[in-house]
Amino acid sequence: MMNEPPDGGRMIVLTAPLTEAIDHAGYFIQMAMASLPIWMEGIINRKYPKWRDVEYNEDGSARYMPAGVRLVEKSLLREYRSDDIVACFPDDLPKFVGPRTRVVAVSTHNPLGVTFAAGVYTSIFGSSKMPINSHYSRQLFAQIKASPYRDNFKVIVGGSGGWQIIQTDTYEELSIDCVVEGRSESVETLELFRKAINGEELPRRVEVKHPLDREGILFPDTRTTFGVVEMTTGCGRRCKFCVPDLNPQIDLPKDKIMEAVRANVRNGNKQISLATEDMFIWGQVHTDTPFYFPNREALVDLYSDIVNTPGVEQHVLSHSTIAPAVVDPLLIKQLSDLLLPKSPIHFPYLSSHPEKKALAPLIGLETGSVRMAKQIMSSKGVPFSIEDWPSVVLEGLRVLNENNWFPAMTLIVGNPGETDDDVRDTIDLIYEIERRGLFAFLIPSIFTPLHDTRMEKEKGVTQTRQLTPLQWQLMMKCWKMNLRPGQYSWWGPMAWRVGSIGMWLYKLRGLNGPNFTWPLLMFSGALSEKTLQRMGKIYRGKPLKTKTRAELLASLKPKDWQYLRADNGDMPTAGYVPRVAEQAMTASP
Ligand code: B12
Ligand code: SF4
Repeated sequence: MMNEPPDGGRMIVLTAPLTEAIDHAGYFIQMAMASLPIWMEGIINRKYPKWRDVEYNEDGSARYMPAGVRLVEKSLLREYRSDDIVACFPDDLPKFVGPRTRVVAVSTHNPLGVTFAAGVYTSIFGSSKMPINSHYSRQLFAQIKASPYRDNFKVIVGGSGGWQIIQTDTYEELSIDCVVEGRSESVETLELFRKAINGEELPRRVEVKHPLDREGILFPDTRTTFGVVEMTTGCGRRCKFCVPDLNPQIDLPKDKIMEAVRANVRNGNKQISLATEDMFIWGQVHTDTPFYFPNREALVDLYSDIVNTPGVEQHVLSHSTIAPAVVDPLLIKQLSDLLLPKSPIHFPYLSSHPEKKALAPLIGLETGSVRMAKQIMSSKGVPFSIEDWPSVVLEGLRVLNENNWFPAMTLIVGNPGETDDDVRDTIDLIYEIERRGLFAFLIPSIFTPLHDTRMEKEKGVTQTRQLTPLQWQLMMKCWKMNLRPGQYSWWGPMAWRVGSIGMWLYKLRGLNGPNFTWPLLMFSGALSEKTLQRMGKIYRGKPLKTKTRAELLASLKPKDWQYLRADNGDMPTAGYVPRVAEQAMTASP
C-alpha cells in the first residue's frame, strides 16, 4: 500500500478474501479452495485459468461481494453516506485505504480452514492449516496489517467464520481489533462502527443480537457473489452440532427476496441462489402446520417467480433436509420441472433429463447409526422418528434421484462417543445406497466442535492419524462411491489406482498412519473389496431392511396424517398397525 488514494480514502472500507468473493465457475470452486491445501492450487489454476479475473464498478469498487459484505454495507448506509463507504477486492485496498480511513471491515466465511470438511481434507493431504482459501485470507490480513495508515483505523471482522479468529487467538498475528459474532443489522454493530470512527478502543469480541422477525433483516440491493439472496434464517430441527440453528427460525418475505433477485440481475448477475439451512421450511414458519410439512404451493410459487425473472439464466440450490422428499414427492417433482432447465449442473451419467441437468442441494446425512443420531440430532428426520433415520435417508434419496436431484450429503466421522458399531451402521447405510443404485455425493468430515453449539465443549477425533480403520474405511468408501460416475471411461479406474497408490507412497502413508493403508487400497480398487474382506482388512456393509414410504407415513402420529397430501399416494388409513421399526438386518452376503 504505497500510494495515497487521491481523495484520502474512504472512511469505511469493506472487503473479503479474494477466494470468497469470486463469482466464477459456481459454488464448487470455492468449496474446493476451502478444502485443498495451497500446494494444490495449480489444479485450480489449470481447471479455472480465469478465476482471478474479477469485475469492477466504474469507481474501482467490487462489482460483486459475498452477501455478508453487502449486508454490512446496507446496514451502514442507514447511518453513513454512500461516499463514505466502499466494498472492494483485496488487491484494490490501496485505492481506498488512506488517511481518512477509520475502519477496515472484513467479512469471512472460513478464514483459517478449521471448520468441518474443509479442515479434514487439507489434513489428509498434509498441511492442516493452509487451505487455499486460508492462504488468501491470511494474505488479505497481511496486506491490511502492512498499510501505512494502519494506526489510523480499526480492523473489524465478521461473518460465519469469525469464530475461527477467536478460537485460535490470532488477533495479533492477523492484526484484528475486534470480531463481531452475529448480524450487521443489529444496533450493537452500528455502535461498534461509531466507536471505531471516533477512534475509541474496541472490545476483542462482541456478540450481537439476531433480529427476531422478518422486518429486522435487510436485503442487498447490489450484486452478491453467486447471486446469494437469503431465504430463511434458523432451521428448527435442533441438531446439537449446528450453528445456524441457533438463530431464530424466520422465512423472509417474498417481495424482499424478489427485489434482491432483480437487483442482482440489474447488476449483471445471471445466477441466483437462495441461502437457507432448509429451503423446505420457507412458507411454513409459524403457520398452523408444523414447519416440517412443506408448503408446496408457496415454494413452487417462489421458485417459479425466481427462475422466470428476466435475466436469471441459472439457479442453484443451497441447503435442505431430506425428510421433506419423503413427505411430499410431488413437490420435488414440481420443483424439478421448474428448476432443472436453469440448473448449471450436469451429471451426464446419472441424469435422465434430456440435457443431463441435475440439482444438487447440500443435505446432512451425518450418521447411519440410530444410536448416534438420537444423541446428536434427534429431530433431524421429523416428522419421522429418528429410529427410522436410515429409512428416511434411503426413501428420500430414492425420491430425489428419481427427479434428478443428486445431493451432496455430509457425514460426520469421529463424533464424541462414536464406537466401531456406530461406524459399522454408517457403513451399512452407505453400502445400501450403493446396492440400491442411489447416488449422492458423500462428503465425510471429521467432527469439529463449533463455537456456541451445544457440542462446543465435546471432543471427537482431532487428527487424521487418530482415525480407526473403520472410520478410514467409511471415508474412503464415500470417496470411492463419489467417483462412480467418473469411472465410466476405460482409463478412469486405472488412473485412480495408479494415482492413489503413488500418492500413498509419496506422501500420505506417513501423515495418516497405518490405519489408512487398507482403506486406501480399497479406494484405489487395486484389490477387490471381496478380497480385502476375506483378508479381514475391511468391513463390507450388510444389507439393510428398511421401511418403505408407505410404512414411514403409516408410522406417523395419526394427528399428523392431516398434513399429508393425498396426491402423493401411500396415505395411511385408520386401523393400520405400523410395523415395529425394523432395524433387523439379514446376513452378510
Ligand atoms: C451460500 C453459502 C456458501 C456458498 C457461497 C459462499 C460465498 N462466498 O458467498 C458456497 C457454496 C461457496 C459455500 C462454501 C462453503 N461454506 Co458455506 N454457506 C453458505 C450459506 C448457505 C449462506 C451464506 C450467506 O451468504 N448467508 C447470508 C449472509 C447475509 O449471511 P452472513 O454471511 O453470515 O452475514 C451476516 C453476518 O455474518 C454478519 N456479517 C457478515 N460479514 C460481516 C462482517 C462484519 C465486519 C460484521 C460486523 C458483520 C458481518 O452480517 C450479515 C448479516 O447482516 C451459509 C449458511 C447460512 N445460512 O449462513 C453456509 C455456511 C456459512 N457455510 C459453511 C461452510 C462450512 C462452508 C464450506 C467450508 C463448506 C466446504 N467444506 O466446502 C465452504 C467454504 C467456502 C470458502 N470460500 O472458504 C458453514 C459455516 C461454518 C463455519 N464457518 O463455521 C455454513 C454456516 C453452513 C452450515 N450450515 O454449516 N458456502
Ligand atoms: S437440519 Fe441442518 S440446519 Fe437444521 S439443525 Fe440440523 S444441521 Fe442444523
